[in-house]
Amino acid sequence: MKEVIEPLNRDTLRYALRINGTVRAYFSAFLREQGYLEIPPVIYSTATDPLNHPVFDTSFEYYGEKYSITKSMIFHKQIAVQYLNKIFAFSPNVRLETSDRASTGRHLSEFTQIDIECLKASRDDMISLAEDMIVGVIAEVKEKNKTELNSLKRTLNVPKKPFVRIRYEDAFREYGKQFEDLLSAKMTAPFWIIDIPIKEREFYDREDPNNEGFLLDMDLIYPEGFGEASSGGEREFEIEKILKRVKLKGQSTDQFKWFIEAASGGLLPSAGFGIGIERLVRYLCGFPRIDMVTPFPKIPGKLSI
Ligand code: ASN
Repeated sequence: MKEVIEPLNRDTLRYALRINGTVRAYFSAFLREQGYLEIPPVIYSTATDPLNHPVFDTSFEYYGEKYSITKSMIFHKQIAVQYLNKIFAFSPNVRLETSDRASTGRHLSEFTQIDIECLKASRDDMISLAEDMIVGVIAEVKEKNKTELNSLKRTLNVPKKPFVRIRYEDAFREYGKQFEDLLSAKMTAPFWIIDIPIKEREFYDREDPNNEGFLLDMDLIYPEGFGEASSGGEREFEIEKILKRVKLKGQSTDQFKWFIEAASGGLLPSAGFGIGIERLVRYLCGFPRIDMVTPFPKIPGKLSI
């Protein structure tokens, strides 16, 4: 815990931040053009993403209510989209990861994702939108950040739609538990992992009505070993199913009280996803580690300022 972050390389950081600027401007303009409305981020709330892996607790009490710092805006997105139709947010997330995640090169305990949700959309719609965003942003950075990419000696290829889709079970069968890392290292273009088994994900991902035990969700993985880019999918929206899934996870409904109350009033279906901004910038820059993209990185287990 005494080990402090390494001195920053100011040149590479400056390039990364310029690329970060291009990414944010491009996504904002692109989504607005598609009719998406930007909503402000939620920093703390009474219900946040339970996540499917353990992180340290960030909850606190305020006037007798328990709050938690946002791990993702998933529930807020699902509620706001009911009346705003198509939304996005640059959403800061705090996930106090365990120190073993420091060595992955792609985990920060504080990061921002661009979080998107669309009413009555299907997984296919969201896959198509995410592909447009990835294809578009790579082309934009190639065009706008030639100097930075040259200085970083980074060659980027603009991928073509549609990206390859691999079913979770097939990937697991062929490559075993480490399939994501192995496939990411082997592939030369971004690809999808779809149809993730129910026990691997949170209760809000919708179970496929035609494929029991599997979810209508999707993970986007970068090539060249850069790993996960995005996760998302269709949402569970019927209250009976939400309650069943919370129970299946062994979680208490109390933890998600306001969301469950809102869902009890009836929700329309929606789908969405989030793209981690720092991971994307790291990929675009071709950096070995994610902490190289931000001046104040929160590396799991290390002292941060
Ligand atoms: N943003 C993700 C989604 O839309 C959720 C997450 O970050 N855990 O599904």
